[in-house]
Amino acid sequence: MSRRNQTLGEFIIENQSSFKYTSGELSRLINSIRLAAKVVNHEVNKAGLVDILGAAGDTNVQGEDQQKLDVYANEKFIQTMTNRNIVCGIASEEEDDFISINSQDENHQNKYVVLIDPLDGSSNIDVNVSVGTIFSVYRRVTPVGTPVKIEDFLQKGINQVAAGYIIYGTSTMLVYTTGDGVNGFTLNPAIGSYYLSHPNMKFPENGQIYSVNEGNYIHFPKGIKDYIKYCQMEEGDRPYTSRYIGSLVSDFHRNMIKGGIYMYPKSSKASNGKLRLLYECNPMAFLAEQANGKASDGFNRIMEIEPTELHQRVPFICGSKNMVEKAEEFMRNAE
Ligand code: AHM
Ligand code: MG
Repeated sequence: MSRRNQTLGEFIIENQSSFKYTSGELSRLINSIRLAAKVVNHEVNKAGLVDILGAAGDTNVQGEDQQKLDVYANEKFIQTMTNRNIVCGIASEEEDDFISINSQDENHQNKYVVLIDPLDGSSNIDVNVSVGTIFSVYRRVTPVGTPVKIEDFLQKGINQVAAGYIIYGTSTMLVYTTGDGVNGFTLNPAIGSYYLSHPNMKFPENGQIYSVNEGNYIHFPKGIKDYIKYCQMEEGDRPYTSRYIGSLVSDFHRNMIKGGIYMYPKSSKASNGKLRLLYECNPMAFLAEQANGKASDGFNRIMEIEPTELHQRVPFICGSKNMVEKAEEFMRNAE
């Protein structure tokens, strides 16, 4: 039973028995993410005060400039989960390859792997716009006590046992699911505890907000162009409002509360769009579905896509169910 004013720690303990697997390992894992998120939050909040902004000089595996806070967040999440000996493997958007954690040790019984985008929307950091952390948890498919393998990470989204995000916004929130609905916790910075502020979050079935980088309009497929025109048409509850932060976690979070659709379609410049299936789309799709929403690549359910590589990209349409279905209809009709 969830209740307001409950701390995240209390909520985890109380709900542990409703997890599909009840070893307590998953609870410890969510706990370690909560801890790392507090540390990252502290650093993100003082970003404007200290000379921590700017590119770190490295380029990540997708060829994008890495900013110092990305590096910091990446290290913190990996460190926390490694030190606490909680998972057997981690894959991060900021790392070329997956990391194996003591998994070759036969005494090492940890069953979970984590995939993480440590600081999503990082181009927004230096302009004081909300950023987020996205995580996704799977049970390994290879035997415990043996080194983790790529197949432990290349699993379909439907196999996720937990997923969530932390939004570093006007307040900091941790929103997650273990397959039994979505709950949101707000950090009280004075005390350092997260409190259940948004129990059982749900996307409204219909919404009136569409979020897409319209600067790319000319490069979008016809179905998406037609759907955007539909959003702008004066008819019924339309035209819809356009809101695009350029920070997936923030756009998703707003749309889940108010009702809306987020789109990062493929384009003539990027045949699979920009977002990564494993670090961004699957966890957001799991959250969306758990909150009565929907996530699609335009034709297929995101969580049923078979991953072939760690940093795979995929077109992404996600949000209020009826809106996503409408966009899919336009995609089909434009075929
Ligand atoms: P990132 O992982 O490099 O930060 O990129 C992901 C972000 C999303 O948060 C956001 O929705 C999108 O990229 C914005 O991209 P664009 O500037 O092309 O619209
Ligand atoms: Mg990202």
